[in-house]
Amino acid sequence: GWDLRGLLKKNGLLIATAVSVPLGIGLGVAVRDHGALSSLDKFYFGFPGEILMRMLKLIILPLIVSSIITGVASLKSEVSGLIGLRAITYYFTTTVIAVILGIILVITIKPGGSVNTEDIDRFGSSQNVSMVDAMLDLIRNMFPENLVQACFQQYKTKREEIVLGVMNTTSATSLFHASSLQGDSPKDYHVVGSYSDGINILGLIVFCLVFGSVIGNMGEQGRTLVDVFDALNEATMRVVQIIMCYMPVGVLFLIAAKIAAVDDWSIFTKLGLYMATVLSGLAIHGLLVLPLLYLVVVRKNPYKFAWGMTQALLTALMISSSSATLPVTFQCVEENNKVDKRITRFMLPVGATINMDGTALYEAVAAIFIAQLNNYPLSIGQIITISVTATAASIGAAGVPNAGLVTMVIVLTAVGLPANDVTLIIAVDWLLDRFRTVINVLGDAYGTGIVEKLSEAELGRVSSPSLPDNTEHD
Ligand code: DAS
Repeated sequence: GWDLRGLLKKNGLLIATAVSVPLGIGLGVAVRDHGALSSLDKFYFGFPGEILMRMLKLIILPLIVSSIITGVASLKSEVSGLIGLRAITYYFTTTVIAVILGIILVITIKPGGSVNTEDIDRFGSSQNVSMVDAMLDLIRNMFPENLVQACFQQYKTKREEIVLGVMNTTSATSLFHASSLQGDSPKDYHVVGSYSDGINILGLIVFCLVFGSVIGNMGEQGRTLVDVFDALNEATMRVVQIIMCYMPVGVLFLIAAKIAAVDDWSIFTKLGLYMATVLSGLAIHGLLVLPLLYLVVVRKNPYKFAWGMTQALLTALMISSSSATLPVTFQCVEENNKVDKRITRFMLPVGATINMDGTALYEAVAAIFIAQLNNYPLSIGQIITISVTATAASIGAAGVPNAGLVTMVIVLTAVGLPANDVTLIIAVDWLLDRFRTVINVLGDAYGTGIVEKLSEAELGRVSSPSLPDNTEHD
């Protein structure tokens, strides 16, 4: 029979988190129907959920620093170079496949054909808060106004171009730290705190890659430093376990706040076909494309691997941030799927930042959907432009909520579509964001298993002086 105690002990947290989903929905509906609460009250109501997000955000930085530095230092530079090359190839290949899949689906299903834009409540336009203003608020909350003005003073452009300029410059070159927006109408956008306060995660990752490879080749002196970062990594993972205990409560309020904030459910039927297109693309990519790739390379059951990722996928679904899910992704990949730490510490932080299959697929579908809404025929060249910019935008997007929506401005601008039309789909973005984040995390996880298999020769040959090998599990 089932060892219920063992099952509960091992999966207690998973079960508790899963139970908190319907509870959160019920609570959210009750609060919404309560009516008397102001949007500010609803925001504070969801605050226990925000506490979870902020705890996970705080832990991201020491986790990224310690895992990359120890991961790189544990490999000889020629080996880590080879592994890095395989990782980048995997990331690029799976992202392009996701984009092509999305384009095939959205052109076949044509969700934009059936909907006319009049009866879509343009989130924000009726309250004459345009997307650009909203994004400007977002950016104002992230950078001091004078910095933004000073940076773009020489362009002497209207503020719209300033905002788009920041987005294009920021997300094309490095990372666009979209903040998670909370609130039920654009007027009371609550920028709930931008991630890592402007620290450019991609820049941090590059620094850690260089620093890790330097101390990995510094002999005895370097060894001491590596041990320090290894201990930091160990300590960080233990803090993660403590935070995980709070997860069920945090998730409950995160969901409740989201449900309470939705005031127009009819939008979900109007955009039903569009959502079905995105969700079916994500499902095909996550349930067929990635598992097939894993099966072909690793020759193991891909669904068993995915099952090991359940806690991380559930976390991604709840908090729609692959960066904030990173601690849980580490735990699932290393503890449940036993992937070599020298691979995971190297790949997971990089993957969470630049490998976003779900986002790339979503941006291609959404851009073509908006073209269909505008009866704007796209040439083959424009379709190719969309696939290239959707791939680039997904690399530039941060692993934070709504990032895919923000960087999509690049895709729309590239094919001459009005950037403001992002407001047509913002009302359902909070839901689609969750599912694309799950695929982003799943793609990162499969990548570690695939690259580990491709690198088993190098890993076997290179003794890892600094990291405990996989067998001894603390
Ligand atoms: N929420 C982003 C992530 O964390 C994905 C996106 O916004 O597209 O991966």
